[in-house]
Amino acid sequence: MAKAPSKTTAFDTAAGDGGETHQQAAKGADDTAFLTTNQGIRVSDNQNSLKSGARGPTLLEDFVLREKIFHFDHERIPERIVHARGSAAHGVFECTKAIPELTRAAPFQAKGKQTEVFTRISTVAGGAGSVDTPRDVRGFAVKFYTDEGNWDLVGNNIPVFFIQDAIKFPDLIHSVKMEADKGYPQAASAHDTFWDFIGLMPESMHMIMWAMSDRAIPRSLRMIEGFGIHTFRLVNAAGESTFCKFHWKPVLGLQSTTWDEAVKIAGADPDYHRRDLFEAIEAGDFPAWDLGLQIFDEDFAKAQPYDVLDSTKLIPEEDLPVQIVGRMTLNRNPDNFFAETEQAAYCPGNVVPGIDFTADPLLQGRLFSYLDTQKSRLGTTNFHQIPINAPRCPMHNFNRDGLMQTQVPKGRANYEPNSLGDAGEDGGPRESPATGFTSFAASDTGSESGERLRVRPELFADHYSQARLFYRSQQPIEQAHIASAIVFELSKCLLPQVPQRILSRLRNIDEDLAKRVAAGLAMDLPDAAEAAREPVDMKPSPALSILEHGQPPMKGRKVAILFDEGSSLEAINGIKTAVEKDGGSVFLVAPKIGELKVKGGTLKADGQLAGSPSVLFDAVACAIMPDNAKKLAMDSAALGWFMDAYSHCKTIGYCPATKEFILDKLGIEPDEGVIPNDKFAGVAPARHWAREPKVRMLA
Ligand code: HDE
Repeated sequence: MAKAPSKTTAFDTAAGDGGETHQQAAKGADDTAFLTTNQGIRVSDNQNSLKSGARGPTLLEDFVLREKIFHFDHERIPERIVHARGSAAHGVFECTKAIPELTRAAPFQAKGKQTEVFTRISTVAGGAGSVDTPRDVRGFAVKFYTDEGNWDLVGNNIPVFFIQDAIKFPDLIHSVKMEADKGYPQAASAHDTFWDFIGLMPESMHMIMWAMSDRAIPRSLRMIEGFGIHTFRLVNAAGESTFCKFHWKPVLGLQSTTWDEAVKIAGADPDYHRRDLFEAIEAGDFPAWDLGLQIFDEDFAKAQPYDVLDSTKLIPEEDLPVQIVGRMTLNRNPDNFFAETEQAAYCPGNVVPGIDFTADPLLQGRLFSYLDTQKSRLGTTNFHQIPINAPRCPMHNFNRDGLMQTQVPKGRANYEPNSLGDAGEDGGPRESPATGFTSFAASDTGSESGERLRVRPELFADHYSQARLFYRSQQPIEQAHIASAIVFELSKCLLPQVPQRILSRLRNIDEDLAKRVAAGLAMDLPDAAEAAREPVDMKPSPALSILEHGQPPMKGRKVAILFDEGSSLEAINGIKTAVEKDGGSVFLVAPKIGELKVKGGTLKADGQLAGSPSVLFDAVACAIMPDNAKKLAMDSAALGWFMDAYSHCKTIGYCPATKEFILDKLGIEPDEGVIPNDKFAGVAPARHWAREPKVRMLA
């Protein structure tokens, strides 16, 4: 006779906590402890599907299995066509300077006024699963849940854009994404189609200078600027308008990595930026940005050698200072990545009374695109009802029905005008002529009406002046990074016409830059491209250089200390205390992860040496005994740890044994950043750029 099949239960298969949870549910401790189907039916067995006999086929009747698999099959939604990879956090915007004379927008009416925000920072080109540190622009999207509705300031970490007119956006994105036939490269602009397009679009030259600069390889999402890019309008209660450019300035300062570092981080920790943001917020080290405005009028706009409606141009801060009006602090991680970060739907068209658009042809195209894309990504016109997108102020209108409608409007009033009852009661909501959103009547600018033409304004034809401005505003080491980045990218282009065309354009930006890139590629310099409009020399703007802002502070930076058995606890704690005093954090690295005996006690590492390369830290120190130093000198992970820190121009703190057995072997000589441990904390966050020419051939 066949033996009765044995029943495997959760008690048998779920070890430890799992079994206890199940027992708790069985006792009926708490409603949330019961696993149910989507229909609320309690599930008795979440380990085995329903079969006809122990070795028999699974039954179609198993609605628990079918529902679970059905739901799983549809877990993915279309990823964003651009900015697919992003990280986000909740926070608050606090007004530090009321500006009712400029705008009636609710967040700016009183000093101290707080507005809830949700901010998502992203890369542009890669897919949702791509790495965090490619050379790329970073999206910087802030949703303000204001008292008068949602305002989305959907910007980037670079104040200009590749193209001037929305009609070129699909071409730009097609060119930068994986090549159509090959399906690679992922999250990389270093390939033929991108540079082919760029070379044929001279308006992109300014943005290319930024994209090839260190701005495109940030150290942390907490250390980037944000820009609204377009010229917007502010409108006050009297209906008067000024132009406005929005700036976000990171409180932790601007900081970037080197290209070699970014490449290595991609392997060591593909989630480097996401982890950094999450962990900082989790630790209560809340990232913050000041919101600044550049305010100007029509006369200022007309006096500039560029068009303020052209998104490939910026207004130098030296010409028009940025006034700080508030601070955004990100203080809470999402509870659920999908529900919040993934389903967040930003739309530049979401503005509130007091904020308005201009005729920037790039902005105008965006006003269509985002709403449209949300329908395809989130599948319904009702995406505004998803909690992360829902306004925090009252929302009433006569929009009805649609896929996934979750509201249950009462009564008959689903049209207006109606005589079904009073406004706000049976008659439903009514328009508010006095307090509702009104568009600024912009005809006085003289620029927003005219014949229907497919043309661009005259000054849009200046493609090089601001590219030159940016390049010439950089410090020499930053210029070398730009030249080297272009060499690297073009070295990956196989079509012969592609580098030639770029070189011919670079000659219009800066002759020295063009020569350096040509030399880096071992190519002859072609004739300069014909410029649609002769570039003008603008006064250099130091604000455009990262390094002009000075050395980074310790606050928000991460220092690694390498130790091993026998290391001195006192020495390690000395470094730790000094780093933490200035707001930095310490990560302990050892060849083995378990508890190690050290002089003065025991110590457990936060990370194992091979899994914690120095590229993940802002500075490194090492306190080890001679015998261990001799062993580490035979280990490539240890040697790479020091060599990378050195070649990435970081501070290295050493003890005598590290110096004698490791640094000397590597040929690392003391300099202002290779210093004994007792001097380490005072210097640690700085990068020692003077070292770079010794360790890297730059273009
Ligand atoms: Fe976007 N952009 N974009 N963009 N963009 C999208 O909207 C688009 C542009 C930016 O974290 C998409 O929800 C067009 C400039 C950010 O969810 C899409 C044009 C700037 C994000 C779209 C531009 C941006 C997006 C894709 C040219 C800086 C991510 C998914 C006219 C000012 C928001 C989505 C988030 C996302 C269209 C140009 C910033 C397809 C047509 C310029 C930060 O709608």
